[in-house]
Amino acid sequence: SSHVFGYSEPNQRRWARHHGHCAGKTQSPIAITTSRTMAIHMPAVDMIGYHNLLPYPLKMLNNGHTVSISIPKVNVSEVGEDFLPYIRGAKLPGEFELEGLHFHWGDKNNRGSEHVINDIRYTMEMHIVHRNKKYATIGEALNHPDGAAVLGFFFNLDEDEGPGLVTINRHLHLIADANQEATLNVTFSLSSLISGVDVDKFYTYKGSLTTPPCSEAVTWILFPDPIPISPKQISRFRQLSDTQDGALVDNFRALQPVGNRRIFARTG
Ligand code: SG4
Ligand code: ZN
Repeated sequence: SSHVFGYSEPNQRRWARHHGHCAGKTQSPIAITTSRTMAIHMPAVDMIGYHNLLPYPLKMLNNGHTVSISIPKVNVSEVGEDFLPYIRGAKLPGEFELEGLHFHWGDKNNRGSEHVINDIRYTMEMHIVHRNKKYATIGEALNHPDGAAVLGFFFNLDEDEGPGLVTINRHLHLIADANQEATLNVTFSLSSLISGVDVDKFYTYKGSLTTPPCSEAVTWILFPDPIPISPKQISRFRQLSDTQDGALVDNFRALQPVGNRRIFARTG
């Protein structure tokens, strides 16, 4: 069934048995090499409401595959239309509202990210998932090629830790075991998580969810300018447990064929 997938090589090869889309022709993640991308003029990504504090209370879940932060449903008539972060611009077909965010990381510093940029696999990759506003639910959105947009950010091991991950890091011990959920007693802004990143430079391409059901519904936007993460911060992610009581590490999918897809680059 849909929730029993794993990241071991044999397990990944079995994903398509129960989730046919996982064997599709426009899957993610992929390796991106700058010389094989097409540099074009396109608008920057407009990140509206990224400076706002996320709706309260935030829930943080260890679902056995990742640490997932979900955004509570808010009443737009109470908080105002531009309260919930959303994105537009780049080559996005419309406006995409924040759904949640999660991470992919490794057991060793030289792996963890799902996308590989110019042969570099980063220590961690963060995905900020958005749903096309024309669809009412993420479930419905994932049935359409223009259903979702995911912003991908990369983390690089550094002695100086960035300010952004501190709140998330401080709560990870509360969700040490699979299926544990914590309600955060504080909130934060998306801007704080990505502060310092040069968001004018990115790659964008059409792909899929990187986990079952591998829906080919995602416009990916990847920012290669990495965010610093300290050894202490990454070690807290590596201390989490998966559903088999093993270490929750190396939760990244194998690279998928690019095929005849175009990868566009905005060079700033
Ligand atoms: C993780 O399993 C998240 O927990 C899922 O989030 C997410 O699915 C899935 O990864 C795939 O997302 O950006 N890596 S990815 O392609 O966001 C979705 C939830 O299930 C739909 C909330
Ligand atoms: Zn992801």
